[in-house]
Parts: sequence; C-alpha cells; structure tokens
Amino acid sequence: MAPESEKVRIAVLHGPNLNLLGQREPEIYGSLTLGDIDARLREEAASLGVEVETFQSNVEGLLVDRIQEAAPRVSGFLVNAGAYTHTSVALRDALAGVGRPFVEVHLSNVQAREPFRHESLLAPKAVGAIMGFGVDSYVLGLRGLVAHVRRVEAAPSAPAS
Ligand code: CA2
Repeated sequence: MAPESEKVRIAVLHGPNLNLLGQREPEIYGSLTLGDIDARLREEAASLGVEVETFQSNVEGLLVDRIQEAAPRVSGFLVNAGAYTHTSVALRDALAGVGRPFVEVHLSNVQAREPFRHESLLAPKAVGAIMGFGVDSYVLGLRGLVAHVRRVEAAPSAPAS
C-alpha cells in the first residue's frame, strides 16, 4: 500500500520483444513504438493523479528482479509479459509473492490467436486482464488497476485480533 499522502505509483512492465514495437508486425501489434505507449501511459497517469514508472526487458530474471525491487515503492503493477505470459512460473511466483495487485494486458487478442497463447500463467493471480485493444489495453488496464488500488486503500483495515 502506498504511504498516506503520497501519490499512488504504478510500475509498468513490458516483456520480451515489445521493444520491437512499431518496427515489425504492425498488422498484429499496431504502429506505435514502446516509447509512444509509455508516453500515453504517462499522460493517462497524470490525468488520474498517479505516477507510473516503466521497464522493459527481454530477460525473464531481470523482470523478476524489477518486480522485487519495485514492490516496496509501488501500489501495483501493469504487466504485459509478452511470451512469458504463457510460460513463466518465475514471473507468476514473483507477482504473487510481492503482495501487490497487478493487471495483465495484451495488445492483441491472444484468445483469437494460436492455441499456445490461450493460456496465461499470470491471469489466475491478476486482479483483471485486458486484451485486444492495442495501446488502449494498457490505458484501460491502468484505469482499472488505479480504481482497484484506491478502493482497497480506502477500505478500513480489519482490526488486529
Ligand atoms: O499481444 C500482446 O501484447 C502479447 O503480449 C505480445 C507478445 C506475444 O508473445 C503475446 O502472446 C501477446 C509478443 C510481443 C512481440 O512484439 C513484437 C513487436 C514487433 C515485432 C515483433 C514482435
């Protein structure tokens, strides 16, 4: 939970190959670059009154490191784990283990693609998932995550027993 009086801060994680956005496969992933997506998220964050920090890596362990390192300063994670969505027990364990809510997002509608993309190892641990809307998946995911965090942070905590 974010300290009182501090702005809600969200860590955005982009997984493997998302650094190539805008260079290839625009028919699947659109023509925006990752920088464009991050800029759109910063704009949306400003209008929501929150802060975002963004990180991309092609290396599974670096994403795990980032989750562990960022968790104490953030209220939640917005995650497009790319292909690791479908394979990574390590990312699932890291996200489940740090005690912060996360929302899974995808540019494409993975359910309409190859069967190996239909399973997400992360989704069962997520507060929600949004896919198929290009950059708007991230924007909608950020809105949903911030609303969730605000709801949880406003709720009275259970009395100590
Ligand atoms: O739709 C999504 O956001 C994905 O997470 C994108 C991943 C894919 O493995 C997931 O199944 C769905 C792939 C990202 C690769 O992005 C590229 C962009 C341009 C050129 C090549 C790859």
